[in-house]
Amino acid sequence: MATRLMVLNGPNLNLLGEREPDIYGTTTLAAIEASCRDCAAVLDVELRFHQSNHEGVLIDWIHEARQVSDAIVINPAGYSFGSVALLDALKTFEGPIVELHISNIHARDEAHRHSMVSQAATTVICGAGVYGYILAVQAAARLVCELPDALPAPMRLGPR
Ligand code: CA2
Repeated sequence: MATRLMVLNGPNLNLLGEREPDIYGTTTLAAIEASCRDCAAVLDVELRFHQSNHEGVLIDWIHEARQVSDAIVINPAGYSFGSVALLDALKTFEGPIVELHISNIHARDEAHRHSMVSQAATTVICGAGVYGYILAVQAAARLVCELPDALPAPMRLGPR
């Protein structure tokens, strides 16, 4: 059975590619989703991909993931640094959680350095730019199970 993965994007990420290209690049979220879908097809992953500017909507998707997903990739964006509710919701998810940031949050100011969400994360990826999404999809798939035999052996190396 294909690995089921939910990719969640928090507030303002719908503006990717349109604002602050010096920090977040020029790639749109639609282009990121298309690349994640291409990557998922290679990895035999069934992908759900969502973005919301609303904390409760993100929490509802996390609850849904408990039923329909084996792993979560989440870029919590601004909710990383203060949402106890998002953290509580993620703690109820039993599968692997890959927290993703486009920028290197550790090189940012004090307010953007300490992600609360990391307490619930299995894996944290940051600073790889939008390519981090592809890394995160791969990491999540590999944390759930072996990757397809058709992939070159180095790509299948992983934690199990
Ligand atoms: O680097 C990341 O992916 C962040 O999660 C992005 C968040 C920021 O608060 C985190 O520190 C790191 C901000 C997302 C805002 O997205 C925008 C996109 C385009 C233009 C303006 C904001």
